[in-house]
Amino acid sequence: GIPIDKITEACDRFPKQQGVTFSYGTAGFRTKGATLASTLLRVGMLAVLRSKKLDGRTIGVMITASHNPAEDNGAKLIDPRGEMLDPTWEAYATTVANAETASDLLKALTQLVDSLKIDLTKSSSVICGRDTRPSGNELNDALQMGIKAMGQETVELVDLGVVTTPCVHYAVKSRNLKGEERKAYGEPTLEGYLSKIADAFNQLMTGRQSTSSLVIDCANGVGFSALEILKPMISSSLPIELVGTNIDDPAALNSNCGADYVKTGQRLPPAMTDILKPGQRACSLDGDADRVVFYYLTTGSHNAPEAGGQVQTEGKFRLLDGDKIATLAAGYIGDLVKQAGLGDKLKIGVVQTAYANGSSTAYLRNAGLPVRCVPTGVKHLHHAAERYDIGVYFEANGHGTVLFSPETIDILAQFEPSTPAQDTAAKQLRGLISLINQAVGDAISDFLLVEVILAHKRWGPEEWDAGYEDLPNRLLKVSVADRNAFKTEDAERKLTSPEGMQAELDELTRKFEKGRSFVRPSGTEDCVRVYAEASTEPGAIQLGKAVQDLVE
Ligand code: NG1
Ligand code: ZN
Repeated sequence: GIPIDKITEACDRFPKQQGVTFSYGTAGFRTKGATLASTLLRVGMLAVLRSKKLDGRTIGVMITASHNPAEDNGAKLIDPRGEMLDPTWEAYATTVANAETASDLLKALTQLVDSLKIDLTKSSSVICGRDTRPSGNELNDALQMGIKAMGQETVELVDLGVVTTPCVHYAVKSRNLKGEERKAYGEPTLEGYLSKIADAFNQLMTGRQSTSSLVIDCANGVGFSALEILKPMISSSLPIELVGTNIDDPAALNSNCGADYVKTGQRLPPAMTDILKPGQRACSLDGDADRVVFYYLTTGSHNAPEAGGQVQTEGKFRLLDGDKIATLAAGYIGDLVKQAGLGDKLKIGVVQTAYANGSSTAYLRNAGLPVRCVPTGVKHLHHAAERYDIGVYFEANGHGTVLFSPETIDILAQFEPSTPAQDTAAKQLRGLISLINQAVGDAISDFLLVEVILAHKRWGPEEWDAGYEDLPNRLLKVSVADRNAFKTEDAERKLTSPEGMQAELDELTRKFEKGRSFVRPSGTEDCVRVYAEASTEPGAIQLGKAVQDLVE
């Protein structure tokens, strides 16, 4: 049976706050850090059970609240191949987290062990990591107590310390490989991870060294610690300049900086103001370094169809978001596949959500690339992308990666080129497989991918940006009495409830040229989100406002 005394003792040490309900959502558990210790204790116990259920394979736990304020925190479980937790276990996580007393918890755990026929004598293995948040230390103590209480002498526990989210995903995947396979993939540590992607990057940049530097906003978070290690590893290929490096002041995390600040406000982080020169590339990571957006200041004129052609500007802020990264990556990889002569064999597809700018979708379709729209949340995108030989997925906010199917990896490994050009293209593709995190989107691996592509195309940010012009858009957060009253279909693009609201929304949208709008309940915050897009800036604002009024 389960170790009753140990669990009871641990429960007394980290009691659950009465009356608080926790729920394992799109991003795992997420709320104020101060309320989460009892949850982390239970997450630890659950991780051990999941590992035992899977024959002792390693499970991961990351403690982070990503782009949210410093006082928030959260936790998510990571499955053996480095992917998000199996959805059926999300429900178990919620149940266990809400067990009020030690006896409730014992009951919930026993039920799980019985119904899933978990053999408790099996060994188990858990890897954990946390971001820079001050509450991370206590939550990590609670997590480890949970792991040890449940695992006893049969648990192997590796604490990676303060690391990025993608590093934990990578380490879980690596740990579950054996011998030669692990050697080829990379060692399950932060240094192992960074040296793997640095080697791939330097290889891909051979002969294409970047002369100008990339300025990176680390959101005053854990990305800075990782980039300090990476910086010397890649300095001969790419000089980087770091801002947003204040990880000692907890209040600075994600404050006036970071990917979310830049994307939602469509503005430069203040720390960049005196540093970034027109035409220079810059990017912002979020608090746990799993998402990235690029931007730059214009050097002269830029194309603005909404204003009737070329507009003279200098120093105007221009955002290059997840959609721009997806189009850049899909276009480049598509060209490589053709150059390798594999165009008939390997099919590329792009996965987006409803938040993708309409111009990006039109651009991809025009380029002949299949595009699929799925509900918000990385797990949906990841799943859909796995169905292509090469699946490119990005949320507009910068979460994303490129997946190469196992068959694609085999085809490229065994590929026998007929020409030097084919050889070069295939080598390039193999290099990208090592550079790109296949388990989960990673800000660091993603910005290196962008740099490789720009260097090969000999493009600056303005050439990249010229592909298409974003439609003006607004994303609004609206408080409502009950967000669960809002139900959607068609990948969240249509409301089925409240009744009649979709018809009204359609009528509003029709009034605007290129008008598009949708409403959905947030999976991470207590609000509904309104997205509106139109051919002009005032149009997007007006449509957004009208839909907000309809929803409120
Ligand atoms: P919600 O709160 O469900 O809109 C937000 C982001 C998602 C995703 C998750 C997880 C938007 C509009 N929504 O989800 O894309 O990143 O957080 O972190 O950006
Ligand atoms: Zn994040």
